[in-house]
Amino acid sequence: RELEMDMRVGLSEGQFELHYQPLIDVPTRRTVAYEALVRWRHPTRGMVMPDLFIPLAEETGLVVPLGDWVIRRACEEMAQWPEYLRVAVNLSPAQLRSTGLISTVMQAIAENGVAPDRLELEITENVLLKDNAVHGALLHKLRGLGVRVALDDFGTGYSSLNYLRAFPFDKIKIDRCFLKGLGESDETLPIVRAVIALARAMGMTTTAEGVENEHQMRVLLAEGCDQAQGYLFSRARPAANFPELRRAGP
Ligand code: G
Ligand code: G
Ligand code: MN
Ligand code: NA
Repeated sequence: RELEMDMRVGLSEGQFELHYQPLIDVPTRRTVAYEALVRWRHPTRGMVMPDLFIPLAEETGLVVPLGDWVIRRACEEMAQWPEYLRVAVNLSPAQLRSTGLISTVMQAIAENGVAPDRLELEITENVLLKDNAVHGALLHKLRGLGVRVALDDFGTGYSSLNYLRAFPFDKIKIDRCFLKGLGESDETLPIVRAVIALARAMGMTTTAEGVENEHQMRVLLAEGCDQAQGYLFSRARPAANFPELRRAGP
């Protein structure tokens, strides 16, 4: 396929870049982390968004080298940031099946001299149900490196609460579909409340995705959600657009 060839060229020619969306501490409204979201600056197509190329990359296996690049690049950029800031990176199913993931993560941390707990790996819920044994062990290994692991898009998949026992997550990211109408109608409030309580009881933190207004923030604060992410604060932008991410001093 033409796009596949294009992607190989793009990877070797450095056409991919990371944009970042801030994660906000709900009580203080301070930024505590940034989620890295990959973009493809294509020479003729312009800026290509990941929903257009990640599925193909997943099919062809190209998502493994691309995803490895994302991990390395995110750590490289984070090494320039103030130390209290973390970076979150999305892992694809193929990356989780690949044998090199552990060493890629180890190298990215070591070569950039960043504290392992500043790297947060996001794994979307649907991936887990397919291959239980492998991923349980893998997640334990990753956490053994000291990195953090988050369960992404929680509530959208064929959720089984059962896997929360087998998989040691640090964080649950509440999918943005549960944020719609929060603070205006009461339909989603019981779900958000229950997820926050569940996470807390199991020693996990929570991040609400897709936060777009102050109604939602008021509810999240009242319910004890730890972090918020969404257009209310910022969409994803290049690191250079965030003043706190510019290198301070020499
Ligand atoms: O913000 P955005 O439109 O970029 O996100 C679209 C989708 O692409 C999201 O579901 C996000 O998880 C996914 N995505 C963004 N960056 C990456 C990446 O580096 N790796 C993988 N596997 N998925 C990503
Ligand atoms: O990794 P994840 O699947 O969460 O990727 C984030 C996706 O959510 C991206 O496509 C991004 O553009 C989108 N997004 C981020 N913040 C908001 C928001 O506040 N509202 C909506 N509707 N989409 C958002
Ligand atoms: Mn994510
Ligand atoms: Na998500």
